[in-house]
Amino acid sequence: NIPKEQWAQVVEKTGGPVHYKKIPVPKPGPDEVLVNIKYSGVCHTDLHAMMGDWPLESKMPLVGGHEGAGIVVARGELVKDIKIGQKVGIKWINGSCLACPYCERSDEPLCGGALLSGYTVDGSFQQYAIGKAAHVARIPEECDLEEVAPILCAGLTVYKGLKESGARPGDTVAIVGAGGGLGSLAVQYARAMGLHSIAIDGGSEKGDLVKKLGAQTYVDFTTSKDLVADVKAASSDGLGPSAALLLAVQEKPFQQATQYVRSRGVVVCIGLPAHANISAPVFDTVVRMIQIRGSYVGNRADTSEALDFFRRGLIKVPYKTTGLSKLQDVFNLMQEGKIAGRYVVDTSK
Ligand code: 8ID
Ligand code: ZN
Ligand code: ZN
Repeated sequence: NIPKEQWAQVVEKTGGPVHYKKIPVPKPGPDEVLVNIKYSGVCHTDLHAMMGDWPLESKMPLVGGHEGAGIVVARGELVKDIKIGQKVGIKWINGSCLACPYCERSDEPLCGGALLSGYTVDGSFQQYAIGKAAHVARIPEECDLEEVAPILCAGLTVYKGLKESGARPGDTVAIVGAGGGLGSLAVQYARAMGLHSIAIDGGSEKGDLVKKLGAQTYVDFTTSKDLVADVKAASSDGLGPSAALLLAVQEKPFQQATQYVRSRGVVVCIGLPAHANISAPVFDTVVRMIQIRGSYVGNRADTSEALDFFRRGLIKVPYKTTGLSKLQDVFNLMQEGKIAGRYVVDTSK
């Protein structure tokens, strides 16, 4: 009962828009599964992909989406450990070679042969998507597919970023872009990991949201007269946060973070604004022992761990649901920075 055709949102040229139309249902290869996607989160990465923001070629035409939660409906002959009917997730890393020096050490996102869902292979903005069996996220059966979808990229990425930050329980981290999709989950992972957080974003709606989700303080970048001073002052001893998680889609906050983290502070770059650079004064970086690092999604173990935080009820995704057919409207809101939390699309509508 797998149909021959399905509804999908297709990017036909760089710059968009997406086209809602019927396309063929793909067939899984020997090491792949076919997933009936029920819900997909909409990540800002999907908008970057459509707009061609990055120095990385994507396939075209392209079905975007990489927070796809669904049920396995078919599997290739080599797939033994996944059952038909099992809940799985299509995440950004769709597959990797599993043999290179990076894969050998479970650094699959660094694999030169990694397949990227909704970028180099079609993703979850369709009713039936393909994933390499080794890489699809194993979603615990008790999890609701609509609520769990944003964990597959946003949750995983911020959880990994917090680990990469080296922050220890009791430390304070700045979450920059805290009211967005990644940020609203970062505030909660931080709390669950025993960290204090200083949330930074713009406007009162996002401020209310992040305080409700557990941020100790909110700094509004649209009204703060001296953001660096305000963030430092928001840490309990006034020396600044131990780490900053940069999730914003603007260059400026990347420069500010190196100034407000405390000495030995770690600046973790996660957001991917187009054509952005990060620079810091060498003197200050040396004598204050500042670290600047990148963090890119997470590996399969990080995925399982991030899902387990959700399963235990520690993470409540603040989401709104709309039909897959309305994806362009979601992109328009996202471009204007008007989404507090995450949008999830229902592939049946
Ligand atoms: O693996 C990775 N590194 C990874 C994984 C997933 C997503 C990276 N990303 C990237 C996306 O491609 C995107 O560039 O992380 C970024 C954030 O994704 P998102 O959370 O899905 O975007 P959003 O929901 O639009 O949230 C962005 C927030 O940043 C705020 C906005 O108000 C919004 O709430 N923001 C901006 I734009 N400028 C800000 C500033 N100067 C700011 N917040 C604080 N200060
Ligand atoms: Zn994403
Ligand atoms: Zn590899």
